[in-house]
Amino acid sequence: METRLIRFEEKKSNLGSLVAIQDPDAIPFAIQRVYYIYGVDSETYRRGFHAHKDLEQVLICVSGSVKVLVKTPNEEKVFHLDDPSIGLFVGKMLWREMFDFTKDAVLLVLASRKYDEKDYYRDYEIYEKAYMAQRRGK
Ligand code: T46
Repeated sequence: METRLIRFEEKKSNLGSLVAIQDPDAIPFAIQRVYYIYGVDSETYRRGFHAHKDLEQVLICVSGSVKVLVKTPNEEKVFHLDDPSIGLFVGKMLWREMFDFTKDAVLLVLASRKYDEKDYYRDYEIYEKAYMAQRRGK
């Protein structure tokens, strides 16, 4: 699966820590959009339930913690994001679900494209068929 953790350099001092993302190699795409998710007020809610045709993203939990399930019809992985100096790269055509948000969780997302609802697969069966067709085409 095209997913991996990226560690950002932290500038630490007795005043606290700072992470700057400016090195073009730090993120494997040009950033077109930034958004963040917060105030998920119960650890029982799950968000996501979709895959993207072309969008690539890096998810950074800058406060609190959240779990992210990334899956294809063939495999799945769960990442526990609880460190603002770690980003989770999620490539194209991967189903994702975010869950177990802590009350203070803020999930910052860097995205390779502008928002486009047509880029989403929000139905798992349709996604699964498209994924398998793409695999057969390779
Ligand atoms: C993803 C995960 C990690 C916009 O108007 N602009 C935007 O840039 C985004 C991301 C969303 N929206 C609207 C669309 C919906 O009406 O905001 C509403 C909530 O979006 P959604 O239900 O897609 O949120 P999540 O948390 O399920 O998914 C989001 C991203 O959509 C998705 O790309 O990978 O975060």
